[in-house]
Amino acid sequence: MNIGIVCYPTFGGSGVVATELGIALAHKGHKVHFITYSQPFRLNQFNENLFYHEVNVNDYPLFDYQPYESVLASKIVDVAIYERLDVLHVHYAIPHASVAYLAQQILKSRKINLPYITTLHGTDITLVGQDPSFEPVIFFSLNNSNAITSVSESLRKDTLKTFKIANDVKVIPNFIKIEDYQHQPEMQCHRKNFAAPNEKILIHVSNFRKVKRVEDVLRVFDIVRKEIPCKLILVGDGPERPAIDKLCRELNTCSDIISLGKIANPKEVLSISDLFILPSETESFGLSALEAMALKIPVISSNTGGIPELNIHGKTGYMSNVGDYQDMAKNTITLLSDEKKFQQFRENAFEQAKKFDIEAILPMYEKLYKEVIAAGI
Ligand code: GMT
Repeated sequence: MNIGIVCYPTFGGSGVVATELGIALAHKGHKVHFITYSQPFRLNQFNENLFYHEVNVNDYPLFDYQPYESVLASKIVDVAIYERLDVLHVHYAIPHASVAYLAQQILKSRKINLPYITTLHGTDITLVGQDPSFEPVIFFSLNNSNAITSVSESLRKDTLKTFKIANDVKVIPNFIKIEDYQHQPEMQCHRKNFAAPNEKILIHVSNFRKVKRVEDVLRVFDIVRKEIPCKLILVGDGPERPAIDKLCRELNTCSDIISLGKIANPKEVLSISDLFILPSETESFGLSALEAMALKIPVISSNTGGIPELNIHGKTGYMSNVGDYQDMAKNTITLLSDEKKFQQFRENAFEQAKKFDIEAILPMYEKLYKEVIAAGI
């Protein structure tokens, strides 16, 4: 198949999922065309089936806001015609679903059929999508998608509750390529640069937005370190970073916190860590937690959104109510104080991660592509 993929190319789970999906499809022989405003950060390999089409918005003095959507739609039309796309797959509804609809209609006027699939990732429904200023456009473009997928059952329910769309939403969970995690180079030698031999390493990876509740990570750490020698590694950056820096000064914990900033592929730093902390306010799936679990790292998380579909309470980690950092700290101490239990949780986390291997998920997307192509628009 000739498949077009539109996504956010910058740091973020939806871009990672879209890129890894495209790479896997290319390895299976499909021709995959990424249409994005910059090179997706994990699209860093040569493959004869992978193509990248950059969307360039020219500056013009009249534009206070760049007309990105128009340029993206034109680019999709161009790629669809000249690369003979069979299907377009857009990740994150805003603004990609409505742009896909526009491109589809332009192509239709030229007697070309291009079905589009919208994959919902989370805040496009649970946060941004609920803003009334987006609602009519999202509602319309979802209803006109030739198929909609969501990355968890929880997000499917949220979508159907928020938007009374006629379309069904098919759950296709996020995935990892488990093989990439098994052949991870031994990084334990780097561990000594971060922690003493008797210290545990807690880690949090996110884009530091409010929804991630990074302040709870610091509060958990503040309680745990009074009982168990440990360090905290923070990976990522975003609007909450100044507040986090301030809080660690107030709690007087900065000397034990290592803030690494953005890392394109955090596998290496994850591999030297002991426990992953994910206290999000809402989380449709929690791809970063899955990446940690693939490296046998148990997860201490909130019990919101799609997280319970991934993290099994009392088996692969523990879950607490959103904001209950004291319970999260208690669970962390319980796990880190019992080596036998900790080792068992590590194995359980890995077993659970294997269920989300790309080998199991890719055929679901391929089947859906075939179905929408066969159905036409
Ligand atoms: O909504 C966001 O935070 C952005 C989005 C992204 O592009 O990173 O994250 C969402 O999609 C990820 C990939 O499907 C999921 O793993 C995240 O759970 C989800 N984030 C939220 O729901 C907050």
